[in-house]
Amino acid sequence: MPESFQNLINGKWVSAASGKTIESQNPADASRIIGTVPASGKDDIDRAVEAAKAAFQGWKTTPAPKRGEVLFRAAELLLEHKDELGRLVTAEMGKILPEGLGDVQEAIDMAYYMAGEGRRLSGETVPSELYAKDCKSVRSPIGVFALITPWNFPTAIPAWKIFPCLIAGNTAVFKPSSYTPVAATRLVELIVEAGLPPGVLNLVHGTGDSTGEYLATHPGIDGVSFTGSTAVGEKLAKLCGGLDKEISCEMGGKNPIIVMDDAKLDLAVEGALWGAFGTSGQRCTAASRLIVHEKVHGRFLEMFLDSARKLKVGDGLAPGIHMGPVINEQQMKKVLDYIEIGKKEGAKLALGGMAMKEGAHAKGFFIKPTVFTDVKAAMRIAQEEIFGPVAAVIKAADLSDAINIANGVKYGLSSSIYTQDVNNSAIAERDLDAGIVYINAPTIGAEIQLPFGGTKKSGLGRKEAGGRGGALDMFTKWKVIYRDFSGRLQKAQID
Ligand code: UN1
Repeated sequence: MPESFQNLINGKWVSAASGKTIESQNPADASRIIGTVPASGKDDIDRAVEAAKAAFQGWKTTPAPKRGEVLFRAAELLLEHKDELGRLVTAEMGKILPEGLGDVQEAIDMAYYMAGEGRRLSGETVPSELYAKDCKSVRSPIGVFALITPWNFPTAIPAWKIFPCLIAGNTAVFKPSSYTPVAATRLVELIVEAGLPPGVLNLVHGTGDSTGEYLATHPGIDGVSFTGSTAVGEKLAKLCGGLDKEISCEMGGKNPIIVMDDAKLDLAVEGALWGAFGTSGQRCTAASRLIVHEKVHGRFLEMFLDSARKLKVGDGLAPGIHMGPVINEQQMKKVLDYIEIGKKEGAKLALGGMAMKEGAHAKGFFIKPTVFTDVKAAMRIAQEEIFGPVAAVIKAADLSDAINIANGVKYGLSSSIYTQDVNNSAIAERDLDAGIVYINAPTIGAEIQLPFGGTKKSGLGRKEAGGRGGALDMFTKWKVIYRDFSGRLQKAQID
């Protein structure tokens, strides 16, 4: 019998009112069930929202440094359990173990960072134009948040939302992906163990279309932070906009790596491999387009294909594996469909292009690292997010052509250029229309102390993660306070 996990509502672990459950499977071997979780219904969500509402006043008035202490203890507990959690992430999501551990490390980093915010959360004090009057702006919490997260970062993305949400004094109902619910449950268990009062963080499991949408549009919810597909994000934004809820969405990407004729080619090849095939291409920051200067196109391709051919695909918990499976059957089908589309469009399949179904791969969702060459910028495989191990190589005539191709998609999350020329680098920094630009590094690997998010269809609303313009703006509203201690009526702009 697989272990069964529960929802957390008002500090108590409970099953769904209906008693229904969902199974979470190991994508490297679908016969291995990681655990079952409740398939929550409306009643469960109503109760979780109610608990979060009831806990808001107490948490909001808890001094922020005290809230920070809870987060700090959560960081310590996560660090203590990093190995166990990292293994769980790999078993449930499929990414190789070093990446599973990296996922947890990102959650730990965010916990420490936001714990420190408990002693900052700073606003502004400025002089008044009047006598004996002071003026300041302060950040105040928004209320109850719905936090809805995807499966590709089972602990990191929840942490990006939970820690800034809580440090700011909000309470939350967290709904993780139904594909990676057990890792999310362990994360919540540890955060609660750190000393969070009941109701401040509630966990409800369920699928996106029923549970997620009902939660996001619930009248008791004041704000929604969502990471997932552009289609779902835009739908939620429309629904929530009409209901006057704060909403921020992190969505898709079609991220380019530009390789210039002056690039260090071995560095570019290594970066492109990691960007395209790390996490089996299942990152919204994945490098799915390689835009290569025509002068080095032949040489780059030879080196890239040579290295990609050597990648070992298998169970992410086994040593020596470079790439794990994709998350499930449905995702595998979607990726294989795109490979067919690429062939039909006339791109040349230079590597991979098929599922692996023999021997150790028989029970999982493995796809060979796939490379298309002779890709035209307008082809669907160069425009649409595939979210799998598929790289499209596009030839560019010069830097301006490369930048035009890079910007010629509806997304704008991450981007990268490999060049040794300071001018090329400066032009790319200025002209790439994306939330993130990397120089001589691939499109993946954003650090938590800077804002994370994209332009165009990649992001909507506030950005995630740290720093100015980051998640604290998503989870707080500004309040301006004027205090007149002159003892008489003073009129601004008039006296
Ligand atoms: C995502 O792909 O959904 O920058 C998030 C990165 C990671 C986060 C990716 N730190 O690739």
